[in-house]
Amino acid sequence: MEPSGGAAKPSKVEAIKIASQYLYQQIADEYRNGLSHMSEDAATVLKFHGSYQQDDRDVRTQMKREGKEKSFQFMVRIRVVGGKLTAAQYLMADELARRVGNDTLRITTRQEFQLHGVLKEDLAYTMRTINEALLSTLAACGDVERNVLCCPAPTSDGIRTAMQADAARFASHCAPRASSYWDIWVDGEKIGNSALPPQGPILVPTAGDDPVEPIYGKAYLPRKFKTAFALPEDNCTDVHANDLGFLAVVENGELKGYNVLVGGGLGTTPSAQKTFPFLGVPLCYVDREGILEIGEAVIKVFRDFGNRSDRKRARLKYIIYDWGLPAFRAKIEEYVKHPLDDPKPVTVTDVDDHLGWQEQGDGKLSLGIPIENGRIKDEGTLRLWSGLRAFFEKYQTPARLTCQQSILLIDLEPSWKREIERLLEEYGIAQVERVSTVRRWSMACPAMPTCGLAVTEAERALPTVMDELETELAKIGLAGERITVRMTGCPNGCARPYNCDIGLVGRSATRNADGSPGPGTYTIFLGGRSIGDRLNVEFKDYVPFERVVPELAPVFARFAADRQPGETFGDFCDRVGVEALAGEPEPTPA
Ligand code: SRM
Ligand code: SF4
Repeated sequence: MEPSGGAAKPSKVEAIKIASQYLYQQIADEYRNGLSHMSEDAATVLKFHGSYQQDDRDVRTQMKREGKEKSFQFMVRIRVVGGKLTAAQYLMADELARRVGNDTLRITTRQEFQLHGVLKEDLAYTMRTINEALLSTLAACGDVERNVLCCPAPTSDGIRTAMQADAARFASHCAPRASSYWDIWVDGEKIGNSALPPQGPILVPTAGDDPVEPIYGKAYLPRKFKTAFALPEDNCTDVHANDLGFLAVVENGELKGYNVLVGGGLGTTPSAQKTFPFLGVPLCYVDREGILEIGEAVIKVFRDFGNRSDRKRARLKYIIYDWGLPAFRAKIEEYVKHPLDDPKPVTVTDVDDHLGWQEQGDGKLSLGIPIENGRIKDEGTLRLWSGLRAFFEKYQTPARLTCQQSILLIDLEPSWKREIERLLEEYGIAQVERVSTVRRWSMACPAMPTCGLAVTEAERALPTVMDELETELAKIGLAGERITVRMTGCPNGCARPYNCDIGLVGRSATRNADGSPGPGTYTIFLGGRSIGDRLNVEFKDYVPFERVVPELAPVFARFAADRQPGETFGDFCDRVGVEALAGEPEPTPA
């Protein structure tokens, strides 16, 4: 087998990674040079340290008109393995958002925090503060193993606790080992970090292993790599969307091991047919002790055979697609030097968002609070930012971030219930019962104004779509239906729009009559499902923002009339056929 890019010339990013000398040089040269921004090379390396150089796109045109440089700022992603946080860590992130960020904290679809609006001169302070709270930003972005996902529910059934321990062990094993991150940001001190040491010995030694970075090598991976742990009856981490998935196999109430899924990834470029979303497929079964070995082997095969010339085709999914699963499996067996066990007959069957009050099973309670599109902020009477700070200052209990961009307050005494409800009410924070089902199950990526790749709005536009959908669904008696709606400002798939019931993907920018940026057009996808194990299909393309809900209305009407008993919206669209639905006329007004 040859690398999937063949003998083509390596991309520019490959040379930048090698020149960085293990993620050091370009940042060390530039992070204290007094400029407001970094060069493209340094910004590329900075991603591995967990930060993206961005600019405020709301003022980009104005700055240009005034002959000023862009309004540069940085996004800093705080790695939170399995979404587990202490109260002190929450309060640290909150404080940073106030001191160096834009007064908001954002929970991501991979259960991390993002700070937005950080200035370059504040990066060192920000990184050091995060490390002092025993968290890190290392490898939150970049061509490495990203944040490892795990079901965050604090249920004391032994199974989730064991799975969370496995996820932490895996994250630690795969963390980069070079010291540049600490050398630059925390003066060489490894202050301590739940995502990092101890990293343990290399389990799949190969001739190509580098002495400093034995898993990654000098050029790190060809592209990002993502891993998730999930339970069949609770796929809250969207395991099929990951390069590597561990789907729990439980026997007699005990976590025995995992079915290993490979090749999930959602990013696509509509104009390039060689790119497409793909869901992870079962490779083998491993017991709990086997997760590091199999994971290391998959990462190393990706390292050695991934496409290093064309970054659009550099994800693991393309190796599996190009080679076929049997050849990929044979290569993994070559790396681990033993045959793999076949996957067990275990598949994803349901999903839980863990919101509302729940018994933990140890006498304590958890409370999952819905955070619309993950943005913790104060706006009008809804003061999420202040309310959550007040909560953590008072109770000092831990929290968990979910992959649906929400937060779970955990380890709560039942006797605190009324008092906590009063506190949340004081800050206008709605509990899940007061949020519509469709809003509860929706997500949007940040898009404008921070994301450099956005072509349309998403986070700022979805609330309007939700208002309209709530009205439409209530009108035809579907208000209680679990329908997952996910919106992104471009086709990269950050809110995972390709495996849910209704995907709304930013397609093209539009302008208002006065020349100001308009709301954009979207591609609507239907026929995936809430449990995330089926890709949806294009329903309509280039739909103007204000036409999104009117285009969906006839489909809802037909679903209400023709669904089979117990059939979900996604299953209905899949059964009837998305193409057939695209031909439905709009209902005439009553
Ligand atoms: Fe993402 C790039 C935000 C989850 C696929 N993603 C970006 C960047 C960094 C834009 C950039 O490269 O300049 C976005 C920063 C925007 C901003 O202003 O903050 C960004 N991605 C996000 C987050 C914050 C969306 C959210 O609503 O929470 C998520 C952060 C997760 C985290 O904590 O690590 C986020 N991104 C995802 C997911 C979902 C997942 O992993 O479960 C995907 C699809 C799965 C996948 O990887 O295939 C995803 N992001 C992408 C891609 C397309 C990758 C590809 O293979 O083509 C890009 C573009 C790229 O890498 O070049 C991207
Ligand atoms: Fe940016 Fe596109 Fe990701 Fe949205 S989906 S955050 S617009 S890269």
